Amino acid sequence: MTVSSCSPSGDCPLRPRLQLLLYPPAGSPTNRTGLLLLGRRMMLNDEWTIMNNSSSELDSKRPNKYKRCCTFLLWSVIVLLVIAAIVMATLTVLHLTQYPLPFISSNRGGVSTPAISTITKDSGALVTISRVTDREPVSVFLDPNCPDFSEHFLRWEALQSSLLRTLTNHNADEWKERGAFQKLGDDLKVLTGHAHNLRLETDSLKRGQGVLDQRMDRLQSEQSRVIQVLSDSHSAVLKLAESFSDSLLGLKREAESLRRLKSELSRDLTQTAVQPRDCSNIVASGVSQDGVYSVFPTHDPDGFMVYCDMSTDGGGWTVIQRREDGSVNFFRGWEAYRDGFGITTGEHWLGLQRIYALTRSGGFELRIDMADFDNATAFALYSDFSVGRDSVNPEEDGYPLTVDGYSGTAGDSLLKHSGMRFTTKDRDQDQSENNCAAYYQGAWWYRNCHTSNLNGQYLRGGHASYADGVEWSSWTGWQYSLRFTEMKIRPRKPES
Ligand SMILES: [Ca+2]
Repeated sequence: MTVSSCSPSGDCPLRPRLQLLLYPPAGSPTNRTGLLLLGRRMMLNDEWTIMNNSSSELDSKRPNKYKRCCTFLLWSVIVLLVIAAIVMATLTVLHLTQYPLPFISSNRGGVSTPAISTITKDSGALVTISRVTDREPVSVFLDPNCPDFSEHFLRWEALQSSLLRTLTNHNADEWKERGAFQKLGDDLKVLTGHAHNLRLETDSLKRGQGVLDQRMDRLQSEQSRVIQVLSDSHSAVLKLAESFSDSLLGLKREAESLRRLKSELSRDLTQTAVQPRDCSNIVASGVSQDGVYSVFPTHDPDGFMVYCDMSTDGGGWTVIQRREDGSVNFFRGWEAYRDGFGITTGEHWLGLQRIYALTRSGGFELRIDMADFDNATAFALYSDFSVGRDSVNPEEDGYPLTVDGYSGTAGDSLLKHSGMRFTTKDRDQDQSENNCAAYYQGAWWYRNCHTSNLNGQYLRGGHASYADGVEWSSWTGWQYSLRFTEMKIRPRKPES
């Protein structure tokens, strides 16, 4: 545009104006039709003058056109900004409400996949469900030791329903890990089955507990009844216990007595085998000391004490009578001579019953040792001696004497008494009209009185009275009372 070639008055040559037309601005139509139209319009309307004259007016209208355009653009931008702000606010609200946004991936670990685990050791819960997003586990405690799972079941079912609802509402397309979703469903089914089984078991346990409660009630009532019975019979039980204790003590004493008796019987049985029947058995066992011993004759197993002469003629003599000092009264009755009297170590009479017990089986010999007051001694030995040998009841029969086979130094003063019954002052069994025992102050196997009277009065040697002292007539006559006499027996030794 070259208007500067015009004069200041406004008169511009035609050629420059044509140049203007010949050189249109860029972007204007360049075809021939356009040029012809423009040339004709300028020629017809003489627009050139108008155009020259109104060049200043055209310049003044251009700024308004730009201003409208800019205003339009400004409003457009403002509208866009408002729309953008609304969209951002909406997204922010949705994001804050944790609504999953399809174009916003989670910046906290991707998709929030719930994690379900069973029987976690840390919490002790049977089932634990935790959300990875907030890492806050929701534990369902099912204590296996507690039979009441009702509350846990309710919680479990509520949690299960909530979880299933959440999963249903959740858009499955947004679960990137379909496998985890499927596994979670399977686990839920398994856990649901376990929970169902546990509930059945719990119900069964509750029923069992009910039965147990009933039985416990019955047991308690029974216990109460037993306690009542025990309380009522407490005193009776105490008495019974005391009685039982006494009986037990009595039984213990009886048992002890029986044990002692058994021991004694056993000892007696043992001793019987080795018990001496008389002094010959004792000397045969090796004992050679004179003295008092226990003998147990076959016909008197209870035994009794005797004096044993272990020194005279081989020993083994069982003494049945001794006179030595007159210290013992020999003028006694029947019972005394039947049972014996005196002192075993001194003057004594063994007793007709014991002599019978010793000799009733026969085979005994009798030795009578004598001494006078001048220290002279003599003896008479009879190879056969017994008392009541053939008697069914020896006492009633009077303990008749059997004696035979004299030998010795004192002469025989006894054989005439063989077969005679024993006579005491209170039991006359002699052949005299009188009581020979009473008459001669003694007790003997008197016939029509005697040739020996060894149980007579201890008159100490010669005496004036007749035949009433300790007489052995064949040695010292009828008026000398011996200082010492000793009658002794032992089994006759078998003749070799
Ligand atoms: Ca008579």
